Amino acid sequence: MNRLTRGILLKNLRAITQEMSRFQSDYASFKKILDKAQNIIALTGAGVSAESGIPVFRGAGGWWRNHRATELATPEAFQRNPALVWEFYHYRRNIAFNSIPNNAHYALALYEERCKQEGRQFHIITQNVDGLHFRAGSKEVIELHGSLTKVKCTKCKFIDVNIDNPICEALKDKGDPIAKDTNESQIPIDELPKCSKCGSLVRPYIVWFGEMLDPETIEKAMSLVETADMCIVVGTSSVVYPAAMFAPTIAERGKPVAEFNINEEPASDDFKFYFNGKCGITLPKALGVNL
Ligand code: BJW
Ligand code: ZN
Repeated sequence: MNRLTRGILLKNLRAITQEMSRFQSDYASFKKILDKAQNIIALTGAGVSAESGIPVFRGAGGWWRNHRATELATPEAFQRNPALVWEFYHYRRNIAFNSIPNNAHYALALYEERCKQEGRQFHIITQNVDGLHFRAGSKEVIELHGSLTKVKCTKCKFIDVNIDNPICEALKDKGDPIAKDTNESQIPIDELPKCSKCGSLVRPYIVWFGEMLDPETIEKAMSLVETADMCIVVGTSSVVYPAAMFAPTIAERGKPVAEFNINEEPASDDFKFYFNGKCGITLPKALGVNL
């Protein structure tokens, strides 16, 4: 290779690396600020569990049969077709219960532990319902949108923990995401999961679109948002409210927000740090934990 060709190649390579790191922040600068923060919030979304094999909601992964996942996660869909929605949730429970936390979950759990030892506050506010933060060892976790491990009675409103898999005999081997019979479920309603108190139909304990979040949960989350002096945003498209306003609210108060996502660009120009890449890699590096 002559000098001219080598020069051109080097120039191109530099241009490519610069483009890749256009929004890549400096890890050391981030760590310096993080380690001084006293009230840290990590706001997480489906992307934090993507490397555990759990499908995200938006984009190519967000489909089940010919339905968008977000269209099945509605009270209207459940009212219209509870058996179909239960098949979808049986599929989701099955994946979540058989998945294991990844390095992003473990990094957050280890950093929480470090904060505890240093007398600093570290809380996770998650939009996820898969329970993987708890299984990684995190203690201070707020599950904004409910949990796949719980059910709620449609009649007496009793909330119960239920990790049976399948949750009822009729759902055994159901929920195939690419089944041909896409719009119907053959399961009769009286064979769907029932309330342990009153015997009525139960639903997944999940906050669907258009539903209010649990008032106590949202109050706790809001008070953490008000006092946070640092926010880490991991693997969320930041389009679903009220969670979507948490990080911008903190940034508006002039506090640093750091985002971790595989997207090319940050969700907001007001975020101080952006780390582009799979959070199972970027997050442990940024938090400086040994896995
Ligand atoms: C990686 C990665 C890797 C991938 N590493 N990154 C104000 C304005 C406008 C609308 C509203 C508003 N207030 C309320 C609304 C209505 C509605 C809403 O927000 N709609 C918007 C879509 C416009 N909100 C509600 O209805 C909420 N209720 C409420 O606010 O009540 C009061 C009220 C009601 C009505 C009107 C006004 C007020 C309830 C929201 C409930 C959300 N529920 C769901 C489904 C249930 C969960 C389930 O079944 O599992 O929760 S929707 C779905 O979206 C799910 C998620 O928790 C949520 C957020 O998604 P998330 O986590 O961000 O996932 P994705 O897939 O979108 O993104 C993944 C990201 O990861 C991507 O960015 C990837 O790039 C990234 N990624 N791999 C790092 N390895
Ligand atoms: Zn009941």
